[in-house]
Amino acid sequence: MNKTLRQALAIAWMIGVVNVAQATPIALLSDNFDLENGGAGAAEYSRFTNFTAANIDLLAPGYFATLCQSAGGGTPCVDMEGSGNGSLTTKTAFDLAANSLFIAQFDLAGDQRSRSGNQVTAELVSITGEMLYQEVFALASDAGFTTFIRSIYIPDAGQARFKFFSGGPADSMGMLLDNVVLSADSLTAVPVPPAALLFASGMAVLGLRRRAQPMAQCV
Ligand SMILES: [Ca+2]
Ligand SMILES: [Ca+2]
Repeated sequence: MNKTLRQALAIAWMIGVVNVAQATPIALLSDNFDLENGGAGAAEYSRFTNFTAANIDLLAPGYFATLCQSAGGGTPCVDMEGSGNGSLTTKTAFDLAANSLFIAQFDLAGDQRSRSGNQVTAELVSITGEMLYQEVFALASDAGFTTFIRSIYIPDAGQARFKFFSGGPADSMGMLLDNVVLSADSLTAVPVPPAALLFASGMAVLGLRRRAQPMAQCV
């Protein structure tokens, strides 16, 4: 952006021609799985507070909690494969605004049991079936928890659920998941009406010309 345009935008902002939106993320879901089942581990756990689950193991004291710890997590976590590949889907279909961002943050780790080929797919799907985001994660077996953050552009208003599901060898051992945080955010860029920009540019040029006047003329 050149200097004149920067000055024009600054003047436009000062005189209120340009609306500057303040982005304020809206929390949609935050889940560390620590309070599930009273803090006790369980195979094929299906009573998650925030998720509809199938073939998911809750790893916590009493059921393979040491796997979470070997992946660098000190708290309960989730094994994405129970007796077979499993899935976790948010119970809530989140309201999404047009021209907004859906931000997904989550921790994934390898299976910690020397397996190979395990995967976890994360996706955001509208209630009408439109795929808004999908990504496959494949981590080495001994990989510790890594935090992933994805900002997904939402062009149109609607409702959608976030989902994780596992893939790879069906051997009752899957990648680990923890600390899922979902939020929504408006975009900071606000379209500037062309007429307003022209007006602002004119103001800037006028200001520059005035500053260019010889001081002698003011005496
Ligand atoms: Ca946890
Ligand atoms: Ca597996």
